Amino acid sequence: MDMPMARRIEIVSEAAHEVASICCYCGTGCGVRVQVRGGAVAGVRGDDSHPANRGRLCSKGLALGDTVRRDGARVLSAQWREARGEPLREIGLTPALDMAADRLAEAIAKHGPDSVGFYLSGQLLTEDYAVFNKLARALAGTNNIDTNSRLCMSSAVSGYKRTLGADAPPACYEDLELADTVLLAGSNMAYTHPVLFRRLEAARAQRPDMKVIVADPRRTDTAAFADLHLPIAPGSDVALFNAMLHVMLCEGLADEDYIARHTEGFEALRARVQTVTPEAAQRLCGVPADDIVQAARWFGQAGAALSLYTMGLNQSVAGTDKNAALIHLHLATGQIGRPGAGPFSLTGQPNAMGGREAGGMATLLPGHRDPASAAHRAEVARLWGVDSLPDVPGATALDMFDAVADGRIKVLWIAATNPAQSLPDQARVRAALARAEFVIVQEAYAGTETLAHADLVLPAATWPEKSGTVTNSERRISRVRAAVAPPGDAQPDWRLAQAVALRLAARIAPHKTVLFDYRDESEVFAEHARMTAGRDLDYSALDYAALDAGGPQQWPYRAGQGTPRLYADGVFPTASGRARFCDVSWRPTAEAVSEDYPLQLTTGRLRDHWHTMARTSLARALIQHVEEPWVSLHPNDMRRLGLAAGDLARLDSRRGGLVLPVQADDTLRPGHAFVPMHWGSAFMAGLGVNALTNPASDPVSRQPELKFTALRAAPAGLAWQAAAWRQGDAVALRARLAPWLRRFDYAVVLPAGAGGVRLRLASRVAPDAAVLHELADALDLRRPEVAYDDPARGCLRRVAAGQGVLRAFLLTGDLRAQEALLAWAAGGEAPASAAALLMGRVAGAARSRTVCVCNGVSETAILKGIEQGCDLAALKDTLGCGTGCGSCVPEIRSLMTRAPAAALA
Ligand SMILES: Nc1nc2c(c(=O)[nH]1)N[C@H]1C(S)=C(S)[C@@H](COP(=O)(O)OP(=O)(O)OC[C@H]3O[C@@H](n4cnc5c(=O)[nH]c(N)nc54)[C@H](O)[C@@H]3O)O[C@H]1N2
Ligand SMILES: Nc1nc2c(c(=O)[nH]1)N[C@H]1C(S)=C(S)[C@@H](COP(=O)(O)OP(=O)(O)OC[C@H]3O[C@@H](n4cnc5c(=O)[nH]c(N)nc54)[C@H](O)[C@@H]3O)O[C@H]1N2
Ligand code: SF4
Ligand SMILES: [Mo]
Repeated sequence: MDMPMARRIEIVSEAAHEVASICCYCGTGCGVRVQVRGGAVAGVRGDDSHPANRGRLCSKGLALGDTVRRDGARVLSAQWREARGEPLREIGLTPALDMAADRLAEAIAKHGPDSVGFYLSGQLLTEDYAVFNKLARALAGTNNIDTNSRLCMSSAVSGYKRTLGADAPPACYEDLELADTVLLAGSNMAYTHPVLFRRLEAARAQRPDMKVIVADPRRTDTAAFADLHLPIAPGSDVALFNAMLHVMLCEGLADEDYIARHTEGFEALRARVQTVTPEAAQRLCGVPADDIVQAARWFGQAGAALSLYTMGLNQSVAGTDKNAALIHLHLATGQIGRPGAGPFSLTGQPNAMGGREAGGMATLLPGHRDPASAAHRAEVARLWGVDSLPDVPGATALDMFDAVADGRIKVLWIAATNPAQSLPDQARVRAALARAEFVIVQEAYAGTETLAHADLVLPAATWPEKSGTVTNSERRISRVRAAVAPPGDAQPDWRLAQAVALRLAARIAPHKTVLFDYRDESEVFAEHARMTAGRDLDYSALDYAALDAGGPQQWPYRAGQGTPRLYADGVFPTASGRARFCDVSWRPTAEAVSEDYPLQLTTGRLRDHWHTMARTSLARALIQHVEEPWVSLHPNDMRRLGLAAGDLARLDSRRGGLVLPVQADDTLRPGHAFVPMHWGSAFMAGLGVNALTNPASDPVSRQPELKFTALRAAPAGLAWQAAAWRQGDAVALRARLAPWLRRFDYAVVLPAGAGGVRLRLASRVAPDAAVLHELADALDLRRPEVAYDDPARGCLRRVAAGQGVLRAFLLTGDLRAQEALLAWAAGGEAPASAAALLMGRVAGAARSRTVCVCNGVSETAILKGIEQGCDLAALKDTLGCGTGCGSCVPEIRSLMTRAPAAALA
């Protein structure tokens, strides 16, 4: 029995192995090797053999191992709420699955099939979509199945279909290395597709003549890398692209031969853009006419021109037109179907592409088919082995929530998305969730905004517990492999869908039970792949065995071979075989600024956070870059509004309001504002950034205009403030302290970069002494080692520490000691006298933001290095920053060109 230690370790390491899988974040689709030891994930590294990343990972991919949890951070069992307002209670998985089937069957029997809706996610695997899709359309009998890709890729889908005839990005990643001109439109690739950005950086270092153009209203780190930044007015891209076409036509840069042989509809557009001179476009999009001419020349004269585009184009009421207008530039110059060339829409989520292929959206059917086409419906019905498919159009994301709000949809099943944070106009979304008769939330992590509205929770397995396939931006299908077993009762999403489908079939259509007779996910994939036969994306010859043997493959996949680029022959999947020009012209944003709402707000992503942060908030390394939410404003606007950096501002749009601290940001144009999309009501008071945003959507793609909101900002006037920190498990502490979010005008409860949680609270007047003491109790600061209280003035200052280690602190009223205490919490030196610090007698050391999370290098250190004349190479040498994953290199480059911090606000 007595086993020597060394021997035991040997056994453990003998059991260690690596599983090849795919990163679960962005659509780059990087290959990862998951190191497994003793049944647990021991680490994650980049997969050298995967063509997307060749071993590289960004900061998020590298930290994946730290997000794997098997404890209370996860939804470990099914849960049920007996009545609204009651807490969720644990129940067995079997009764939960029965309950889901009962409620669906009941709604369908009483109110018809369209009284149920499925709101899914671009983060599901292809197999998950396939089973849900069959469940919705072939069994429940409704087309009410849509995904968060409606907020993401929908305009890219309609843009491709309208111009090229099929929803297929024609280029591939290798084109990053082969392009002469790269136009990035509405993409902050340095943050959002970092490994592809690394490839672009490396390509330009190899070929210094390469030109990079970035169209973005903000001077992002991506824009700072560009040879030409076009600071475009939000929403006005069509004017820019049409003017570029105008210049190309005037200067003979168009390929008239290509236009004549491979396209149709050009004459209407030619006439249209005749009047869109660079000067005319300048008035609409604010980009200097000369720069428009320069961009057109670099694009038109390039041996190969590649464009990369994402949400700055898609999330707009003109999203489809913006996509089409950009694709036009490629068609007019023949810059498509050749190495280094093409309009390349980068996908956001890891498997938004797979969802499009599997038809997991209201407006799509499997194999890029169209539910509006009777022939396509009949084909799919035949392939699935059912008589027919429903012909009533399904509700797209926002319409689905409207249908819930007005009682048409009674039962809503949400999986792998967090709409109570990510959909625009949250007041409307919350009203819908409140009105729903039954909300099923299939979720992997605990504490999300949407779980607060669930009647039934189904426990989902997640990465790295799931097995299946995903398709990345370059149409490449990769195997996702389970490395460890799911914790508790958690099950893969398709399994949960299958289990409910079998039960529902037993209740409403027993003969359809066979539709869900899958033994494992490879059978689901095989059935799905067969449905692509004869379609543009055809990968009917692909199965798991082929993927295991040959590695990831790009569709279409025929005769044992993938396809790196589409349309090399100039033949397009349209009726005539020709690509189509559309007569598009500039249209304004859905709402305009006014005297009451004078600021232009845009929203988007940060480098190290993923969406609503369920996963990224668990990794210490990822919360260090940006710890708390903020709104950034131009320093001029701050001065005008009487706001200083760090002040709390009240933001209002025509739909809702929010309080946030202000940050000075001269990468914005005056009159503009930016709020990151990540923090919602699980982390802060109020409904998060989407309390503000506009649900108005593109008429074709139905994608909402998340990139433009008319906004008002003013000092929040919250005179009383508090700050606190406590060590411990951030998830458990957040759950415990969450009620405090609802008691103040401003409040955040956040995982802290130092570990533990941080609180910041503010209100108009100081709370009662009783409330302050309750707060101190909640933080275990009832009898701290150091206290300096003046409760009559709403002032408590307390520190719990021993042996030089800080356990917790609370500061109210006077927050000056905060930074020094947080620095101590993060492992910095203890102050000589904590009491003196609390009394404000000594100043504490200021903290500095971590820019390089791989090597823990702060912004201050980097700025100091720059001041001393270091270039990028010298900074890397002396400080080590930027030598890990490289995700921080664009920011270092920006810091090198930025105005000194003192000049801001
Ligand atoms: N770190 C990180 N990476 C991610 C994600 C994440 O959450 N975190 N999410 C993934 C997902 S799902 C997606 S969809 C992608 C999104 O990737 P991106 O689209 O690159 O990211 P965003 O920050 O949403 O928006 C990009 C830029 O659009 C600009 N913009 C706003 N309005 C306009 C406009 O009218 N015209 C133009 N030309 N530009 C405009 C904004 O200033 C912003 O810099 O990122 C993926 N990668
Ligand atoms: N203001 C503003 N809003 C935006 C955007 C913006 O730019 N600005 N961008 C929009 C875009 S492009 C997108 S893609 C959306 C993203 O918005 P969401 O999809 O709502 O964001 P996520 O945080 O990724 O939500 C995924 C949820 O699935 C859970 N989960 C993780 N893995 C699994 C799994 O395997 N199974 C199940 N069942 N659950 C799992 C996670 O815990 C999380 O709660 O946000 C949109 N909203
Ligand atoms: S770029 Fe980063 S987040 Fe995206 S797939 Fe690769 S490692 Fe994951
Ligand atoms: Mo997205």
